[in-house]
Amino acid sequence: MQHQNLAPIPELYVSHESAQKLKVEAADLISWDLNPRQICDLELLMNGGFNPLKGFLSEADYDGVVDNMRLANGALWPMPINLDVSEKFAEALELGQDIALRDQEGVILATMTVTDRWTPNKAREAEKVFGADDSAHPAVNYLHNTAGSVYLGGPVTGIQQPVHYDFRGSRDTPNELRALFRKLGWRRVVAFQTRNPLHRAHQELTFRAAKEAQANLLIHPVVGMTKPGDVDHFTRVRCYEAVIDKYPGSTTTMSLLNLAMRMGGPREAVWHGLIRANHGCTHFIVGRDHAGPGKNSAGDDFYGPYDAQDLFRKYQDEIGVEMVDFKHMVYVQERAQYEPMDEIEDKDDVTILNISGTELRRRLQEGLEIPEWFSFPEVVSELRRTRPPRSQQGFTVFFTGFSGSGKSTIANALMVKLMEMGGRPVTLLDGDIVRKNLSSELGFSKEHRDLNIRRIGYVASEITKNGGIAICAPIAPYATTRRAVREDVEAFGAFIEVHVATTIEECERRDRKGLYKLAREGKIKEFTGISDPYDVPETPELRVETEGADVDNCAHQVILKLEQMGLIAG
Ligand code: PPS
Repeated sequence: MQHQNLAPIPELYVSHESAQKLKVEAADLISWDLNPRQICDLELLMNGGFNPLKGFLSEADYDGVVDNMRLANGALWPMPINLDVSEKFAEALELGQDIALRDQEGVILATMTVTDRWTPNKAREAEKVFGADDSAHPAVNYLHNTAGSVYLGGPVTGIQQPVHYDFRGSRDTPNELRALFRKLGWRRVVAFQTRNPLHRAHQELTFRAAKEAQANLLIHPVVGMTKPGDVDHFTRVRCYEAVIDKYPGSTTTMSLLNLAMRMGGPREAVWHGLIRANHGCTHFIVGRDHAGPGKNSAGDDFYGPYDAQDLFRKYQDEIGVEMVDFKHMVYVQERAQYEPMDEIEDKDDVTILNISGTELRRRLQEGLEIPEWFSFPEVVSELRRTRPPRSQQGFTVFFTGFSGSGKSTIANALMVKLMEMGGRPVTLLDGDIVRKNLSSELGFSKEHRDLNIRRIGYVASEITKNGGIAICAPIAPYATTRRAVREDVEAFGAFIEVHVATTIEECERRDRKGLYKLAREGKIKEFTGISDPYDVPETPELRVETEGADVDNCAHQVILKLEQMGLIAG
């Protein structure tokens, strides 16, 4: 395979005039509000990125894709692209009916004729497509916990592209890229897929790959959905823009791909290849553990490190792009350059340097030096802006314990101590304050308590995201709700659970508000510790015993914990 045929590929959009008309007509149709992943899928269906698909998979296509990576007509396609919906929505439809597909603001992007409706066997899909029915895999977790229970299939008619307000100049449809390559005379193009910031080793390996393939280079980062916990795409794109300038003039370009990754390893690599073929590329770099999802629930890798390369190689003729294997590049100090690890002959006589992803995160977190040989100063400064050291990041201290355990008093003391130190804004979300300002309509049923705590968690996560300190002090009696709040907050910063472990007997003896007496008399129902349960935290970051310790000392214990975690400078 030498050159790509750069003729336009089919899109699913109707003409501008028809789109205007269809949009008006579609307003009367039953409509489905697409979630973020479905919007990504729809965009690539409509613009030809998922060519030859003409819509969301029919049941026969789905079965073929799941079983043997082939559509019903035999064409290679490794990833199920389904419109998953709720049972309620699916039941209200008749087969053959058209529905409108709307974005999250209600804009109609497309219509779809529903030809198929079925309830998938998700466990089978997980096993066959992702290799295991294990929710440690992000796509399997999505399948079981986010995706609707019914799949709809049928052809899509595109009305308009999803709107993007960010980096508009760097987003290209497959046909726009094909036109660009035609204009530039680029007949051989090697694509580099990435969801991480690029450092010097990546720049070196991509440039070598291009030289090896005698091709130009397309840096083609995913900006749709990547692996939870990845560096956000805004930061990454600013980093890529800095790196693009480091390539020799007119060899390399960058374009952003609004793909929702599944982290499906080998199958995902084949899928990525097909998408790049649609975007006019002739070569594709496949790395070690390409699109790897991390460890499974037993702590092992989901896929072998070279499974993706093996599967890609097997199908590369059908994919229509040639694989360039990724070289593991390391820095050779004596020669002050990057070299492929397996080509270094004098390994024992030279100093080989490398910084792993984990080590990089540690250095960023602790504000340590990141050497020039490893990355570009512009990239490091972008990363430092979004990932400041822990002592400058936001965090949440979450007190939990019985009514009258001393949560509010210790939380107040902690707030004052943190304000004395200065540096970050501090907000106290005390149980009573929250019930007055955020949750005044709620009572104390399990449902209402959960809602109350989730609201606290939402506000705390926003404060944490914006670099502040949130101190929460509700009873928060249920472990599952506390875990959910932890997850919300940990997406942005540290979560420190502090169990104020005053016994129920002591709280009742103190009875500062006289509520225990009323609870014993049955005048207050569902009272925590008396007539409602409290799940004792099993592994809080800190447990404080208040009996025999004064408030100042309890608050100081929290400060020491924060220092130990690197959240406040000692
Ligand atoms: S929860 O369970 O986390 O939603 O509770 P929280 O928002 O912290 O509110 C607890 C305060 O409400 C008063 N109160 C009760 N507590 C527990 N159970 C019942 N049934 C109840 N009814 C009223 C009580 O004063 C709690 O205040 P604190 O500050 O914890 O003493």
